[in-house]
Amino acid sequence: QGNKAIFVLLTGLSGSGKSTIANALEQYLFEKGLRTYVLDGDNVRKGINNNLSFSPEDRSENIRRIGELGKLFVDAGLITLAAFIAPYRADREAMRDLVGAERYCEVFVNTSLEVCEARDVKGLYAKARAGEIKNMTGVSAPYEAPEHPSVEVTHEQSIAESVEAIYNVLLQQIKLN
Ligand code: GGZ
Repeated sequence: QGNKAIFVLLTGLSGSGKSTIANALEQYLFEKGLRTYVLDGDNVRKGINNNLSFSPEDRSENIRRIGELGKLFVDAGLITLAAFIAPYRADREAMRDLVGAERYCEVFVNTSLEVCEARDVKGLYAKARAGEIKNMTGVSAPYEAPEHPSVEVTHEQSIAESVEAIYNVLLQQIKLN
């Protein structure tokens, strides 16, 4: 037994599949009887962080607050899955230090810009190329790729394979069984 709570950051470009993988992982963990919560743009940027833009300063503040939220959710005993671009290495490190390294798992959803842009689910990349959106990650704003993620997944893997890979790392980190 023991405390199975952990904070899982899924970081990657817009359209990389972070939320899709987080939701599939949540389903997988649920089937194993584990309590989870997904934090993503839909429930955080539209709520507690609805005063934040995509400027570098506001992105840092976005990630800082998500770390604080994550810390509370982990305190509450939940496996917390956070799907955010989190483009700055320093912000991710601060988040890890806040939550505690032993309770922090970093998943790099390493889908290339080319693939994300080809998908362009929300049409944001096209708008960014047309100059209608400033500060678009990968186009006109930086993404500092993780150098030592806990686990890395790519678009060549299926969602199920990605979920499996992340679960195996979580197993080791918090001894789920
Ligand atoms: C990147 C943007 C931007 C800009 C709006 N750059 O694919 P989506 O739509 O659903 O996910 C993206 C989301 C990114 O929010 P995060 O809170 O994860 O970003 S960060 O961690 O950098 O603070 C995208 C949408 O917001 N979006 N404008 N300029 N993504």
